[in-house]
Formats: sequence, C-alpha cells, structure tokens
Amino acid sequence: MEQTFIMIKPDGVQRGLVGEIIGRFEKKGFTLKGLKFMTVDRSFAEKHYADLSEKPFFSGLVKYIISGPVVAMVWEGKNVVVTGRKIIGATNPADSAPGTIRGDYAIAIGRNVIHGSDAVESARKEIGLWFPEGIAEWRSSLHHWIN
Ligand code: 3AN
Repeated sequence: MEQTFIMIKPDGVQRGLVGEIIGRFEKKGFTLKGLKFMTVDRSFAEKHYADLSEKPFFSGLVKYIISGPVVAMVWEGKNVVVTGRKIIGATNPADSAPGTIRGDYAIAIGRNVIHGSDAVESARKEIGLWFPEGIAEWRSSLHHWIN
C-alpha cells in the first residue's frame, strides 16, 4: 500500500494546528503508520531539503525547519502521495485553494505549515531518512473496512 511522508513544520506546531492537520488526514480515510515529535539539526534538515540546496531560499528554509519541534508522520492509503498533496494545497499559500491546509491556514510561502512528499520515490527516501528505525505494524484485522 502506498505511503507518504508528512511533516508539520515549526509554525504549524506553534500555532496549534497539529490536531486539525492530523484530523484531516484521518477523516479522509488514510491510516497513520508513524508519528514523531522532534527537533532536527542543521545537517539533517539539509539532507531532507538536499534537492533545494541551490535555491536562494535554501538557508532560510533550513533555519525555519530547525527553529522548533516538528511532527513527522507516515500516512498510508490508496494514492496517498497525490491526494495528500491535494489536502495540503499549492506550495505558495497565495495559490492554495480554500479548503486545503495551506489555503486555510497560511499566507506566506516561507511559513507554509506543512510538508508532503511530492512523489512515491521521494516518499520512500524521506520515510527512510525520518524513520530509520522503521514504523509500527498494525496487527489487527479490525481496521480493514477503512480501505
Ligand atoms: P512543496 O513543499 O510544496 O513540495 P517545494 O518542494 O518546492 O514545495 O519547496 C519546499 C519548501 O521550500 C516549501 N514548502 C517552502 O517552505 C519552501 N519554499 C519553496 N519556494 C520558496 C520560495 N520561493 N521562498 C521561500 N521558501 C520557499
């Protein structure tokens, strides 16, 4: 089953949006497979954003991500990468539709509350980086009706 990596950024944590964001993914029908509350250091943040290292906003982005605790999550379900990006909304909150997380809760591209993997392959890499210990197994068959 497809998985994606979702991170609530420091502004999302500080503004008290953790419950709201988790609720949106839960109510959509996705399954929570991993969850950690953590602060990352500079070299870890640079690894996570390695693809953006040439961008002019890279150092500001790294500073923002390491500025406070984040919520790192793995969510699972059919088409969760693409659908998760729809729930999150466009990168620039000025373009994200009302009803999306960024559309409802953000106004600035540099403080856009949440990260979501942009492809199945980047999800795999990001889950490996953020959850090197692996993620919990659901043992019960009771949740089968969800999917
Ligand atoms: P997304 O997070 O929607 O996948 P990316 O991967 O293009 O978007 O950018 C990663 C992060 O870099 C964004 N979430 C945002 O915080 C930051 N970012 C992207 N573009 C800019 C920009 N022009 N100025 C400042 N920060 C930016």
